[in-house]
Amino acid sequence: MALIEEIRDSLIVGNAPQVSELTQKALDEDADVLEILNNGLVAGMDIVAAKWKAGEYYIPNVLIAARAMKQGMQIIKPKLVEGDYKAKAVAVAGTVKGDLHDIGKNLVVMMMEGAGFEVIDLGTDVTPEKFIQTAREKNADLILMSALLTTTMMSMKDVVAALQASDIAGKVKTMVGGAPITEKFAEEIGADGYAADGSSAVEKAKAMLGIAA
Ligand code: B1M
Repeated sequence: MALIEEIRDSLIVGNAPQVSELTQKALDEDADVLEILNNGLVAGMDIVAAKWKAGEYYIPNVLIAARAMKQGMQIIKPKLVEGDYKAKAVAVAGTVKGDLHDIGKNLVVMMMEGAGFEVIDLGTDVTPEKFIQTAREKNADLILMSALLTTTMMSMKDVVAALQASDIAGKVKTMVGGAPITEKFAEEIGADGYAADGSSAVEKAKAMLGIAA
């Protein structure tokens, strides 16, 4: 079996040590880092998600798969972020209030860092106040919000509203993303941008801030 498929399958069963070992091996063998990410780690997590939806997996299965995913991501991170280290702009990132999903947000953060952005990652369950306060303190250009639950996505609207009512309104742009988020939703809540995945988040951020590709 090809190495990338072995990474995917080890992630599905939540074997974190094996995911780490195989991911390192793939890098050592000069496999393309985006192939490891998309066809190995993300593909594995997609299957975990499908199994959970189908009732074949329970939360502990998902948690151990998520842990394996994070370990794999840690190994590819230096490769993903290598290259252009010059900070093009400053972004504050987080998963919104009430939401603890961080795998997608972490991916977006890595891709942004890889593209030269300085990213202050506030983690999960981030309140609107914390987003605004940090953006002000760090003189940020962009706030990146992630949400995975239909029950938490409205918190993005609260962040946009808090920003608009603040002294840094007009200085900081907002971008939203996550599985339930759409372009239409982004427009409805007044966010400046939406992206479906990490690569498009980078492209969108550059376009929004007028940074040459
Ligand atoms: Co959760 N969960 N979960 N979960 N979980 C979902 C989201 C769900 C769709 C599963 C399902 O039922 N089919 C469902 C939400 C239903 C809904 O709201 N409509 C759900 C639920 C219900 C829950 C709980 C409520 C379950 C419970 O307790 N009863 C609970 C909520 C906890 C909370 O947050 N308060 C819960 C808990 C968990 C775990 C802790 C077990 C675990 C999270 C572990 C972790 O993140 N550290 C977990 C997981 C892993 C999932 C699924 C299976 C996978 C999510 C994931 O990591 N995907 C998920 C099912 C699914 O999504 N189909 C599910 C891989 C990741 C790479 O993709 O995060 O979509 P994603 O990120 C993508 C894009 O969306 C985008 O780029 C990323 C890369 O391509 N993106 C952005 C993300 N953020 C972006 C920001 C941007 C731009 C793009 O710009 C700023």
